[in-house]
Amino acid sequence: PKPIFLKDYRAPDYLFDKVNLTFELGEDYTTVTSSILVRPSHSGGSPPLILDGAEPKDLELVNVKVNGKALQTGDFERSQKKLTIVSPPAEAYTLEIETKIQPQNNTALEGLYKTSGNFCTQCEAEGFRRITFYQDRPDVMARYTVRIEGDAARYPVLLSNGNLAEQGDLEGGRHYAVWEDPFVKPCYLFALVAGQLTHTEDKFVTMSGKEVTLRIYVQEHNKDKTAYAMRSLQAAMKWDEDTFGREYDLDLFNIVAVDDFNMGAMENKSLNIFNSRLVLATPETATDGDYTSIEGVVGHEYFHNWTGNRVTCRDWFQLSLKEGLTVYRDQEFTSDMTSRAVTRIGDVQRLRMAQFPEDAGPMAHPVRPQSYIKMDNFYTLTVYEKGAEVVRMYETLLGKAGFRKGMDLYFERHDGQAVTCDDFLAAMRDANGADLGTFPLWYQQAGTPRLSITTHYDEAAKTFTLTTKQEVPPSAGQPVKQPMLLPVTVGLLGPDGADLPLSSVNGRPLAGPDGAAPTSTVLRVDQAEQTFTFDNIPARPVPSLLRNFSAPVRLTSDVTDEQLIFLLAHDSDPFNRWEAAQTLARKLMLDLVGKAQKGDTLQLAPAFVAALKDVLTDAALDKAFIARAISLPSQSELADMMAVADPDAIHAVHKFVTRTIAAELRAELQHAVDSNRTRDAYSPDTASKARRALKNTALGYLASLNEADITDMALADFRSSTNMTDQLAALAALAVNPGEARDTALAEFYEQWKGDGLVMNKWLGIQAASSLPGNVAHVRSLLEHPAFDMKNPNKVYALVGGFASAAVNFHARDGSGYEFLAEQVLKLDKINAQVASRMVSAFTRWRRYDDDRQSKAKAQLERIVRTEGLSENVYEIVSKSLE
Ligand code: DPP
Ligand code: ZN
Repeated sequence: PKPIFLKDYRAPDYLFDKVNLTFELGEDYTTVTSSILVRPSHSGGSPPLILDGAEPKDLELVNVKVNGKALQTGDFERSQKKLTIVSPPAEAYTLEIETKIQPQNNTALEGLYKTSGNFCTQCEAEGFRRITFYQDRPDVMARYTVRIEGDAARYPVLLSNGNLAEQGDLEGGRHYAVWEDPFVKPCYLFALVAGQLTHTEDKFVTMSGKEVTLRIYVQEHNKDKTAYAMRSLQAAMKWDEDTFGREYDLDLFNIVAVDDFNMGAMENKSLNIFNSRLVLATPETATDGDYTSIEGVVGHEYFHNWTGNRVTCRDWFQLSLKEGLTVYRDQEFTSDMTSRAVTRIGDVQRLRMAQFPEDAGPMAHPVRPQSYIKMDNFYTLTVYEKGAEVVRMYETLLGKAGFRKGMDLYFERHDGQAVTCDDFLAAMRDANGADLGTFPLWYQQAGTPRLSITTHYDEAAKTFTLTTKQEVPPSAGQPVKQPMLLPVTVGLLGPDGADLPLSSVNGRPLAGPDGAAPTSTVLRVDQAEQTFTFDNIPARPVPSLLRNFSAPVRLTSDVTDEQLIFLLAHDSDPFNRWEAAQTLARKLMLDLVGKAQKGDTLQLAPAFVAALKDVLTDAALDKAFIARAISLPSQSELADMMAVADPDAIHAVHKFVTRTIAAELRAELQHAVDSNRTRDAYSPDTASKARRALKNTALGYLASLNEADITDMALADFRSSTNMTDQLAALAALAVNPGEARDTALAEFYEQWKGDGLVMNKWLGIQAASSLPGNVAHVRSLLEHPAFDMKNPNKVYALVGGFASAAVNFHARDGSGYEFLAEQVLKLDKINAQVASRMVSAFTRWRRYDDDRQSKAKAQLERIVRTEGLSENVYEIVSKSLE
């Protein structure tokens, strides 16, 4: 397989102005007729027109016509994955292509496929080429008309993008519908759905008074589960008007929920297709986390209508142009709908847990990658989450109003175009007349910058100086890096814990929006080493560094443990209060890991436990914040910070610290459980979610004690809970300890929910991610369980992905975890390469472990890479891991 490079980008020789697609849906095969108005993009002759396609077994070519005349052998070439029109006309012409496909046999779930008996599509990134031959690239934008014909009884609902133009009956019990999309779009935004679906309907009146019909299509048995997704859609539409002045542009917006879907959801123009887990919710079946995800992802896909669809990407290297920006937008939406501080904490936690390791591993790539073998492999945390951090840094540097100006200019300049990350940067810069310095490096350099800050207080001069040093670690293909522009938001706390006014830095006066000295300021850190001196600081302050995580860096500083405890108690920046507890916990736990490795007795610093107790019992604090603040850093985060990761020692320490906190704060934790239990009907509002978050976090701590009365309480809670959030939390608590209660609860849960596939994924997930010793055998047995299905991505993510997330078992000394994963990857690769590739990614960090584990993991990677007929998807991840 050969990589594709950004530097080789060339504009297409041919533009497609108009596309007419006809689908004749069938049980044995589906015929697709594509009629394209082709226009040469320049006057320099007429080079061959090369169209992307799939292998003959996946895409059968029936005929090709130019201006109505069938082409003869020699006029076109059908190679393994392409169709070339050898010498096309030099003027505009109509190209007609007829193909046959078998959606019913398409287990890759890209292109046109069947799910629960219905037809549906997934074309991003390069699935459209499995439907018909096309210039499958985002800078080819056309207007589409789509005619769908199918059996009226089997496929009563026929949907595509845009407006319904026509529908009617045909002979032989068939019927048809014609959809017209007035907006130009790249083919990755094409969608088709046909089948037996029911829908719920509501409306939204836009800011200019236009009424939009909103429909959510689901299978009949799910009809009562769409209310929250509908509400989320309406909230998102309103939010985008209020926040960015963006109005919806058609009279109809459809969402379809399907059970078999590789991704979370897809923003096809006016016909969003969703993984059903991100649409369907009732209090009994969905957790608070599910509700939050539904709101966020419904928002995300809706926001793409402007950031992705109206303005799209020139090429796939620019993916973060739409994804980083749209993640930023959905994060802001969630912040405004729920709690800003808690949302930020969750977002940073995910970044640190998953993106930082990616950025330090063999798949490290810039937010704008420079090459890929398979684009599907680059729908990464780096492109999405780090990309969102990059967008957030514009906001931090330019201010909220400046950022909005940049967005307005971006839409004004580029509506209807396919553009690049440079265009976005130019809009931000030009709208503000800003000097963005070396900011473009964020799109070019991979790796997480390391920022270290040392501080000095000069008692006599009353100055406080920060010395910053930054370094970007080398990554594959990028041995040497330049210092980057890091916006570092800083505040200084006085002895009473209040923010000190910051009157000047490096002799430059500072003024807040009201002219007074601000209590927080953004330092522009862009050199390898710099100093920043604050004047008029009356007493030695405690610095609050990198407030709100203003840049995605690994920060180290000389802030002491005592100062961290002080920050946890007083910082006006709630993110940094949480961060203070996390920083302290990471330090203490890594220190304990060292002790555990030497076999020393472990002891937890009493000051840390006391600080957690203060947070836990502070009635003035948001309960969701408390739940986050008392939660320990994840095991993977700790592993990521060690020179040689030791999953056994980390697990032992995690368990020890959890138990110690539970034992010492037992009364307070029990109170948190008791006082936050309620008999009220479930509501997914922020305050109710916060109460459950605190109760269930406390329950998790208590469960670690493995005592009979706690187990009894958890089992009683499990049986009496009336919503999935509480039921699942109780099940998770019971599942921590082996024994009868665990087995009973798992069995009862299964009996109660075996008819609900989405809930069964939770049941699989809890068992798969268990840290009980030797769990691999149990997970193997679950592969055979009726609740599992290798063809369904959600089930694979729950069982195989869940297993790989439990470090102690995945990295088991005997190599059984590695062997298990390799086996499943090879099985999956034949079914669905995208899913296989996601699963194999658990191996990428293999070099972070000891020699023995390395050799076992390497053997499995070699076994995979040697396998004949391996997909490009898996090949790319594995070969890069072995480099
Ligand atoms: N479905 C993916 C997303 O919305 C790809 N566009 O992020
Ligand atoms: Zn997206």
